[in-house]
Amino acid sequence: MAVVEQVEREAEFAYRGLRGWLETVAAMGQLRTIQGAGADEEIGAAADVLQHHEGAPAVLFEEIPGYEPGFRILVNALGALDRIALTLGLPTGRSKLETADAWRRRIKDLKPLPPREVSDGPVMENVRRGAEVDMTVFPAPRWHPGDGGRYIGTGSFDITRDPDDGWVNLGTYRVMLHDATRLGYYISPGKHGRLHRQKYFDAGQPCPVAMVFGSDPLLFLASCTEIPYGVSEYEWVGAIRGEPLEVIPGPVTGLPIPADAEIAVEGYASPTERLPEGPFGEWTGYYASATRDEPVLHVHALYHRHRPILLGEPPGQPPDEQARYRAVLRSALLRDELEKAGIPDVVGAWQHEAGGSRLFTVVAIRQRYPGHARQALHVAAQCRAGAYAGRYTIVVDEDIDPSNLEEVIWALCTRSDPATSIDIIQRSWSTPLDPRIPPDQKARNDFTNSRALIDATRPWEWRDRFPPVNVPPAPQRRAALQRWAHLLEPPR
Ligand SMILES: Cc1cc2nc3c(=O)[nH]c(=O)nc-3n(C[C@H](O)[C@H](O)[C@H](O)COP(=O)(O)O)c2cc1C
Ligand SMILES: [Mn+2]
Repeated sequence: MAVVEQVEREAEFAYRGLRGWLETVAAMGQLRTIQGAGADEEIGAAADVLQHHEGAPAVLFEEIPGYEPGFRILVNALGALDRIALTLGLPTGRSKLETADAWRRRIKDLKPLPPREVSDGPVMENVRRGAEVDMTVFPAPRWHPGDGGRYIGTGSFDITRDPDDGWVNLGTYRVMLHDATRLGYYISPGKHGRLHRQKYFDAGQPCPVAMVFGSDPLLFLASCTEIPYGVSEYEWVGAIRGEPLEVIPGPVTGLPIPADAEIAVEGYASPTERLPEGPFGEWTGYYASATRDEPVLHVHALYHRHRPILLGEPPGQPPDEQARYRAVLRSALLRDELEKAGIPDVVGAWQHEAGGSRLFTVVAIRQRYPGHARQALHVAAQCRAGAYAGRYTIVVDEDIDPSNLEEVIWALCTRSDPATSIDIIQRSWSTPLDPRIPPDQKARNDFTNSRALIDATRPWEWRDRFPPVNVPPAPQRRAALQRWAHLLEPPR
């Protein structure tokens, strides 16, 4: 398998903020602009088509009927590997495994860089407070036909502060429009924003929240990735960019808001108020959590740029757009966490797109001692980047490309023994969104699931006597490919 050996240069960012990102993507020829599509059905259906065609362009919808012509929605921003690499400040034109590996080296040993407070910025171009707040001016689409409402928050993030130690977290959690000033938001148990919120609610206090709908796509990617507990996504992105992000302390809550955000709100969620939220078509490919009573954010202030751009990241049946970018980011994190847990000789890891980049995890190791494979399996299934909503974790030998589904299945079919190669873990961290948790179990608020951990490596004890693989050695294969490439081209 291909491993990039050379040390990556410092990340280089070809853009600044969402507006700069759009200019760069337009210059790459990967941005289309469409006028006149409707938010009720058309934009959601278009997003579904685009995100199920890998490499399709990013599309900016404007002049949406019923809304101010300049109020826009961007979809499929990250639906191509080159745009993912651009966003991460990495070289384009690489394979997805190489991109993930470059990212892994980039995020290793980051020194958090706190944001810089500024008093003004583009997000404050339009300010509405109190009775002037109206969230229905934004063209929030009905993304999937069965959605229980319009979701303004998909490519968004919530900003919260830990009341005990001041840690500021950014997390992407879906947001539904209830009406002009109320937003319903769903956070799965165990997520950082939920842990923060629970501390306020347990003390009988309202939880201050700022939400951002449309921002620097790198900040969005950080917000929807399993960055460690206690680390602020602001500081993490600052470290990656090598310069502090500019934030404005929110006049209502004091929470830091990105100065160049497209749309931001501030307000409070009451510890007692709940309104029905959902159903929403989720990343598993199902409307899995039905309609539930969820907390409500009362918007006290709304800020937006001129001609604001809502970032739309609707989940779909995997492999979809989010499965692709999350595979790159989460696979990098997984490998990093395996190394930090002291597992030697991990040569690759992949969170497969077909499993929504969560349900099907593969780790490749160069086996060094008896028990090494099981150790890698159990850690991969339970570390932060692998634990939530997992199902199958597989370990393979180093000759298998963990990102190549066919190679993985071949290893599974030929090197594992179902009677002895599978460990089951019970009661693991899953989610109300898990379609395979039985309804009566969900009704008991039990959102745990089981995991199959499959050892698909050659058994350590007799690995030297395992039948040899019948393909030519890699250099010979590469040479043959060069020599015979003309046979693979379509006839002229
Ligand atoms: C498009 C998109 C939508 C998401 N929606 C939700 C959601 O509604 N609720 C949730 O708990 N997690 C959601 N996630 C996953 C979280 O963003 C992710 O677990 C992230 O790590 C959460 O931040 P935290 O680690 O700071 O809690 C979503 C992710 C993406 C990419
Ligand atoms: Mn976090």
